[in-house]
Amino acid sequence: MDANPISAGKILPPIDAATPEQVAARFAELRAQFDGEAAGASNENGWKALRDTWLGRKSGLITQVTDIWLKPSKTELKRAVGQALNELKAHVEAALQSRRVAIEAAAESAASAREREDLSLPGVMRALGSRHPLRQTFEEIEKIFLSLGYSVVSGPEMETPYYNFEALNIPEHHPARDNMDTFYMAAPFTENAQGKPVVAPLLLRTHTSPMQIRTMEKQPPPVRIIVPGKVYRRDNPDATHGFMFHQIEGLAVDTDITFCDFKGTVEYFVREFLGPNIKTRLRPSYFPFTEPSVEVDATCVFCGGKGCNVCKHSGWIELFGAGMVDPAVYGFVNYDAKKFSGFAFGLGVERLTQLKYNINDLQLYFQNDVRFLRQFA
Ligand code: FA5
Repeated sequence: MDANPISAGKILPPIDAATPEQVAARFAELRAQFDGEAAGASNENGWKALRDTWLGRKSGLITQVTDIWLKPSKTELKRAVGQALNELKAHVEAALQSRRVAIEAAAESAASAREREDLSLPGVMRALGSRHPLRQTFEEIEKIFLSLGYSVVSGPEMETPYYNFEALNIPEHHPARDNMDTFYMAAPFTENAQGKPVVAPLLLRTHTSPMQIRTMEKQPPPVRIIVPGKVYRRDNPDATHGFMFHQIEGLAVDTDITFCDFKGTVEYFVREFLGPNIKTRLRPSYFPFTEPSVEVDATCVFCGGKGCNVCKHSGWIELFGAGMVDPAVYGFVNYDAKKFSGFAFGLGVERLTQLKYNINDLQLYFQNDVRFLRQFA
């Protein structure tokens, strides 16, 4: 019973009793009525209503028993009524008290049941990210060259014209600079090869090749490094170009490195990266810092060399530029060109990833569309 007990608002009729036994019977009825109502008081509101109905000071039933049954009762019944009233009152008070304790305990255990952790509920599922496809290509290529004894080095993205061009045998006004038009910085102060401060413009490097020079300046041969990193060119973004993209430079210099070592390394890398059935070919090309220079082509990964739209029906796809280090470059780093030889290559990471996964638009890498990125999870 939530609110009102049945006898709420009840006006007690005069006691209908002429003997102590009848008095006892009337009180027994009243007590039974209380017990019934008490059993239905199952929460705090119900308990309060029960208390007010029976113990309310002005019109509670116990007060009414005093006023309507006890006070006007005949002298010979007064004792019996008084005694029964005391017993009823004591019973009502005790029952109300124990009911209250029971209701509070039940409310408390209901609250703690509500607050208890439900270990059977499913946990919070956090969406797992994945490595970006370019990062995966970096790691894959690094792993291949680490297994060949190369180490991974990195260098500044802001370069001097000396490292980006001159020391790579690309003097000012050389036409090779046109292909690599880039972003120049306002900050004019930098260091020359001897570490002396000079005034020169800085530029965002156009390739990772400056690290060939910086590495050879610092250490004598043997050198076996790869240089992953960002490079910048003033190219308009399209399906195969970005104004920022990634390269991995490779450089190996030692006393006895031949064109055969170069060819073997390149073939091994291409097979490891694109698959064991891929064939390579070297096509004559030109870079001011390698001689001879080549473009490395691979049999088309899409048609297996038969000829398709992607390879323009030639069966071959251009992979990257490379060559034997031009002896003129050794002059800039004080290596003895008669004693040492080596090779270098420059991989375009976006293009290699496009080839490997048949991605038709280079811009997809940078648009952060999870539908694209999820495919590489
Ligand atoms: C170079 O940058 C030379 N430094 C590579 C090299 C290193 C040759 C060592 C010899 C020895 P190239 O300009 O071709 O070469 O660029 C190399 C690769 O970068 C290209 O094959 C291509 O995959 C990628 N690339 C060039 N321009 C862009 C561009 N705008 N967006 C995305 N990738 C590009």
